[in-house]
Formats: sequence, C-alpha cells, structure tokens
Amino acid sequence: METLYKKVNKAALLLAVAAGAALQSCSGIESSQANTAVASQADADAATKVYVAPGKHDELYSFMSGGFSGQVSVYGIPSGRQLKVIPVFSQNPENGYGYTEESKAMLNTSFGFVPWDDLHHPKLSRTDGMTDGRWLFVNANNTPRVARLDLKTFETAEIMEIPNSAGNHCSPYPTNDNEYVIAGTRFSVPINVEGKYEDVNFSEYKDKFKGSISFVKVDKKTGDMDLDFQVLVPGFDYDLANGGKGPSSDWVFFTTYNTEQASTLKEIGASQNDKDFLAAINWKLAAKYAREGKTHEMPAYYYHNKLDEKTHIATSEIKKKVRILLPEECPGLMYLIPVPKSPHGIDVDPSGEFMIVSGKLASIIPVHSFSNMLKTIEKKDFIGDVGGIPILRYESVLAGEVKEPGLGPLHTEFDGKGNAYTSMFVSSEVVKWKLKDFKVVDRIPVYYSVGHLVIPGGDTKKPYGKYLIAMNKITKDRYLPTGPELAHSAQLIDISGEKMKLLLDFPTIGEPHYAQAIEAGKIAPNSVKFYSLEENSHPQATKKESDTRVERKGNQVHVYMTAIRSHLTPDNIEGVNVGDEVYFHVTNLEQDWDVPHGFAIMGNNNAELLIMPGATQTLKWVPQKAGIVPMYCTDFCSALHQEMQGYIKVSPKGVKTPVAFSTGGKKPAA
Ligand SMILES: [Cu+2]
Repeated sequence: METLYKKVNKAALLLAVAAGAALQSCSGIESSQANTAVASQADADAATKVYVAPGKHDELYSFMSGGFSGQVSVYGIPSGRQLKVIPVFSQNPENGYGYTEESKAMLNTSFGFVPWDDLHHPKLSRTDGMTDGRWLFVNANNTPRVARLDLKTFETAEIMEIPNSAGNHCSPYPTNDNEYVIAGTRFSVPINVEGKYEDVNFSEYKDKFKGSISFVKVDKKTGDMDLDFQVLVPGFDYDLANGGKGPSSDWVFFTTYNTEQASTLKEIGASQNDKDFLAAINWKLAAKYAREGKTHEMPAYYYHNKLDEKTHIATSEIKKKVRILLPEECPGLMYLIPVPKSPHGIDVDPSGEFMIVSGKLASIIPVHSFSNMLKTIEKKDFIGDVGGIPILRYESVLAGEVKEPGLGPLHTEFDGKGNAYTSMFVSSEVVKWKLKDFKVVDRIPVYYSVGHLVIPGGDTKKPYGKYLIAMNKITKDRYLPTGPELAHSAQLIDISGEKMKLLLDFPTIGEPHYAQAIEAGKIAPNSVKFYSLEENSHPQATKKESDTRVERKGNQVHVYMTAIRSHLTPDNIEGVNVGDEVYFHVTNLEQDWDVPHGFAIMGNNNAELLIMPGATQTLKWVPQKAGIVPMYCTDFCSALHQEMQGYIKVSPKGVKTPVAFSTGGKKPAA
C-alpha cells in the first residue's frame, strides 16, 4: 500500500511540475498537442533530477557572487533553493552587518568607510588541489579588497584592502594549498615605487601607468591573510586569472587586454592589436625572490580588517608598507603569451597541461600547452619583450584551436571526463568540446547571454562532472515580469550524459558573475549551530540577567541588555536625554540552534541587530525626540515573541532624570 501511495504521489507531482513547465515554455508560441506531450515527458525527467523532497537536503552547496549587491548568496543544488545571503562588502540591514558597532570596522578602507562593493569571483579554499570547504575568498572589484568567509559560520571573517590596485577584478585566485590568494588589478594606474605623489596626465599612460599583481599569504591553520608582496607589471588591464595544477602548479596565468595601453575610448583603443597576452607568473619563484630580499619596500596605506571569533568584534589595522618585486630584476618570473584580442577567461584543465583562453571577440578558442610553454622558454623562442618580459611565439606554445565554437567565448570549465564546456556570451549557448582533439561535440542554448558557468569542482584537479550552472546576464521572458528590473537567471544543466540537458531555471540575487559549488558533506558537518555563551569574551557581554544594567558616562549611555525567550532585560529604561549616544549591548542568552533574537528601536537612524545565540551585538542610537520610545525583538522567536518588547523614556535635553531600569519584578537600581 505504502509503495503504491508513494508512486501515485510522485507521479502526480511530476505531472504538476511538467504541466507548469510546459505551460511556461509554450506561452506565446504556437504548439501542437504532440509537442506539448513530448515536452511534458522531458520536463518530467528533468523534474525528477532536481526534485529534493521536503525535509531532504541538497547534494551540493553553490556560492554565487552577488555582483553589485556586494554579497554572496548560497544555493542548494540541484534544487536551486536559496539558503542564505552572506553580506561581505555591503551593509545589510537585515542582520545589522556594517551597521553594528562590532561589524562597522569590516568596511573600513583607506578611502574611509565604504559600505558597498561589486563582488565578482568566489573561490573556495583548497587542499592538495581540491576544494576543502573551509573558506571562501571573494573580491571587491570597485574599492580593491579581498575577503575571506568562514564556512563554519557563513560569516565574513576578514577583509584585506589591496594597495596599488584600481579595480580588483582579476581576483582572488587561491593556489593549490592556499599558499597564496592572488589578485590582479583591472585598471592600471600611476604607481610610484618610492610612494611619492606624481602629477601624471592621461597622455603619459604608456610611461607612467602600471599594473600590479598581489600575493596574499594565507595562514594554513587560521586562514588569516597577509599581503606578502606585489609584482609590478606592464600597464595593461588584467582581467581574469587561474592557477595551474599538477605539472603547472607553480604557475598562475592572467588574461590581459588593452596591451595597446590606451587611456581613452578603450572599446576602440584597446581593440587595435590582433592579439593581447596571457601573462604567466611563476609564483613559487616569485615567493623565493621575495624571501631572498629581491623586493623593494614601498610606502603604502591600506586597511586589514578582522573579526575576532571570541568577541565577535571586527578591528582594523592600518598597514603602511608593501614589498614590491620588479619582473625586470627577476629572471624567469614572468612571460607573455599571445592570445586572440580582448580575452576574458583563462582556465586550466584538470591535468594542468592545457590553458584555455576565451576571447570574447575571437572566432576560435586557443588552447595553449604548458609543456610547450616550458620548451618555448627553454629554447628562448621569443618574438620580443615588454619592459624586459619575454613574449613567447604563439605557434610554439599553442596546442591547438577549437574551431567554430560559437560566438563570444567567455569562460571554460571541465567535467573530469575529458570534456571542456565553454560559455558563449553572444550566441547564448554552452558548448561542449573534447580535450583530446579540441572538437565540438555538443551545444545547448541558454537563456540569455551567459557569462560565467560553473561545474562543481570544475576548476580543481578532480571535477564533480554531474551538473553545470550557467549564469545568464539577461532574463527577459523567463519569469513572470517584475517591472523593468528582472532577477538574473541561473540554469542548471545535466552534463552526466553525452548530451547536455537543461534541468532548471532559478532566479539569483544581484548579478552573479562566477560561482563555486562543492559537495554538501565537505561543509555541512562543520556548521556552527550557536556560539558558546561561556566562551563569549565580548567586553560588553552580559551573561546573566542579574548583571544587566544601564550606565551613563558623560553623554554616553550604555545599556547592558540580555535577550531570552521572551523578554528583554531591562525592558523599562529611563534617564536618557535627547542627543545622548545610547549603546545597546545586547547578549542573546540562548544556547540552542536557530534562535536568534532581533533588536530594534523606533526612529533609529540605523538598522536592527540580529544577535545569534551566545553572541553580543551593539546598536547605537541617538534619540531625536523626547517621549516614550518602544523597542522590540524583530525575529519571531516564540509564541510570546510579540510580547518581547519594552520602553525607553527619553527626556528633553538638559532635564536631569536619574538612570533607572527594570524588568518585571526587578526593581530599578538605587
Ligand atoms: Cu525574540
């Protein structure tokens, strides 16, 4: 009976999903009944592959960049269900990130407090060339920064500003054992190694503008980042990068454009040359040169912001110098390999032998060979140099070309079964081709204008070649209309068979440029459920209700408050005046999973707090009006959540009211 019931239930579900999908795909198009029937069967097959039953978990986590949202969003795959949004470079009123006294320092930069950024590329940390589920590194494209997210807590743990960079697009690329996270600048700018200000004009681009590649060291145990050194490179635009694997592990590769070094109307000025360059840097050798003292010490000014795990307080450290390596002084450090003009992605296949360069304007995809590169270097088969950096002969490094792949090749990943998949921005498709002979074997349309794509582990030595996610730039008619702005769209494609099959569309947040995906088992078991109250060493933590209090220090009032289902202590406060700086240090006393408390106060020119169990967070409030002001818990925590509220009496300026506080039976202090 039970089996039969289950079967009937599943069949009914599939029909419902298929009917919905068929309706959508046929809306506005004439279609015969036969077509609908065929579509229904295909859609039903797709539905079974993405269906995750209620209460069941997804196979994989996917971390998508938020682009101009400055955040990272987390999805379950294959369902496409959104699990979380992690604020990184942008303030998030939902949980107070960037608004609370504890988190504000995370957004400090040499430009002051920067509450927004354009986050492009998430990259998972690695052990022995495989993603290990410990951290996620992401870049800020606008105000150059690299952040590390802790995947035990899904929180931003650290943000490192990158000096001598202007547009940190080519970032962040971890080496195979997280020795370094590497970040290249998109815009070249005048860089003076003595750290002096120079009055440079646009016309001096070729002489004065430089690029930089930053090598951020990662502590193996803690993940803590530190800018070890930078390599000063020719004044091109550095677009994307990827590290080698296996035999090419010591190298990292960068696509460049604007090798013409134009300073204006780059859409024309940066498209003059038939070829731009793939830059290859031997990072192991660079680290050796840096260790051996080949660096120049340059005055600099940049921020390093870190969250303390025990106090949950972020602090900023100002760094005042950076070590610089000059390629012309470091033989063997850097080479340039010609590639078709204006390339975007550079992707290294799982074996580490092939470097695939996708040129948006190119009609072919060149596949360069790492072993050929080494031979070409050895034979000194150079066709010239840029500032002492040898240019290798294209034909000597080339392994082959993928012919007629489609229009606008952009980014390639791999399935670990000998196939490569390249996104085609202009012709809106994903193209599958063989690494053995570079022949195209399959193509599938995507809707529309795909940017990057991701295969779980597709940038490691052992991809998990079951799914591919296409991240599309344009959505148009794929969903119900929502006015002029539509959600960007991801599409999940089954790549387990010979032919690619479209399984699912799902909307995404902001503009996902790139994503990473990893088996759930590498992250889920380590996920923190709550913070230990005992280990909470926040200096303003209040661990017992009996320790709650209100203290005045000049025009500052500090409220040491606790929250537990279902009351705030204290919940009646007086002795606050208009214009005071009131700091609510709220400790969530709960020691249970999924019981955050929120805290908000009427008229506050700030966000709310969302305090995790066992943690302390501080909200600043400067009352503007006299009167009785309500405050309450914003997170529906219990049946009596609506009762979790209180009042503060605000007296006019100059009216001396003694500080007093209470909750229920607890009498105000004398
Ligand atoms: Cu509550």
